[in-house]
Amino acid sequence: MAKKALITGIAGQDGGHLAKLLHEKGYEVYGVIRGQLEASHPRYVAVKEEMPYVNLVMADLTDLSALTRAVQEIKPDEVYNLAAISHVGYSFRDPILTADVTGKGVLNVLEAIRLSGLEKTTRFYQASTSEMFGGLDYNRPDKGYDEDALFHPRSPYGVAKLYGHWITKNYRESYGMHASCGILFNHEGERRGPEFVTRKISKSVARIKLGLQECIELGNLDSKRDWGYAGDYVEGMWRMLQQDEPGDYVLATGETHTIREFCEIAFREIGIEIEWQGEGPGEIGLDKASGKTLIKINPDFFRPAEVDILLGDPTKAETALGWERKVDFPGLVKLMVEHDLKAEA
Ligand code: F7E
Repeated sequence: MAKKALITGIAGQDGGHLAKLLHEKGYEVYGVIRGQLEASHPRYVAVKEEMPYVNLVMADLTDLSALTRAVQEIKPDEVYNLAAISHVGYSFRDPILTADVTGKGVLNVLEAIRLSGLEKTTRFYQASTSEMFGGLDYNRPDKGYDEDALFHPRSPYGVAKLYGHWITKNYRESYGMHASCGILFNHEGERRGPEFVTRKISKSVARIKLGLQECIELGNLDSKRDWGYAGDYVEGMWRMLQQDEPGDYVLATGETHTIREFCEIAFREIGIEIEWQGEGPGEIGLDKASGKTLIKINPDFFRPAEVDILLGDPTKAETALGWERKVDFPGLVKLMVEHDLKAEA
């Protein structure tokens, strides 16, 4: 009998990568898509067209009854909770919705499993995040955050995720659930939404090359992120649920780069060297050869509190799970720009 997996957040970046991986491994894959959608709704149709093998289930993370019904009908062997309000900047604008979905939504999924009497048989994965660390100086960013580093979230999103992290650990300790948390550092790729900085840059670079756009407007160029490829990270999620015991694991690359560096490498992919001029909000990035302004600062993209640096230490996942990544940082930028050059043409 094929194993059954239920994925919340099926329409998101990681949902797509994970569904494909589990389908290839022979799973029966079920995906939760937000409630009240008609089968003709564009989001429903898009997921169905791309992943015809996914059985779509209508439910919302804020709706315990719909989640319980889904879990009772499917009786999944594994549940992957990937759904969230996931944009850090947006979470400052809608902190209450973020708390309901990204925080309390985790409890709803755990309760749906427990109320269905499946807490001893269904394995659970929670998408925890490096945003829980917050990147403050005392918190050893030079060494890289591992599973024991201190948490100090710097956004409503990070705070909500920290609740999801701890309630998952609590259900593990209270009810003996096989419930694991993957503390994932930024993971990007061709499926990333254009509201996140890497995809915004790769898409804009492609459009500039194709003459469809003049320049990119960005916020803080100096924050540093540990960026990996999302396709590599979903393999780590699956491995966590195959262990005899549940646990928490950091997935990261162990390298950190600025937004500025991402821009430079992305433009190099289309044969442009960027030269920086000015400082602060007046800084610009020029095409060294033509002198044309290609990057400007727009303070609208600054956040009320910023995570200046994120760097992860994936040693535990590498040794205990045998997890490895295939795509390095320049490879990631190249893959994204090449994809967008084709997609935008
Ligand atoms: O920002 C800076 C921004 O929105 C990265 C989510 O998946 O990873 C992601 O969160 C950095 C920040 O991702 C723009 O200020 C500059 O310092 O791509 P981002 P994020 O906030 O790191 C973590 C691990 C998650 O869990 C989240 O769900 O880039 N930045 N200029 C900008 N960011 C955006 N979005 N847009 C700009 O124009």
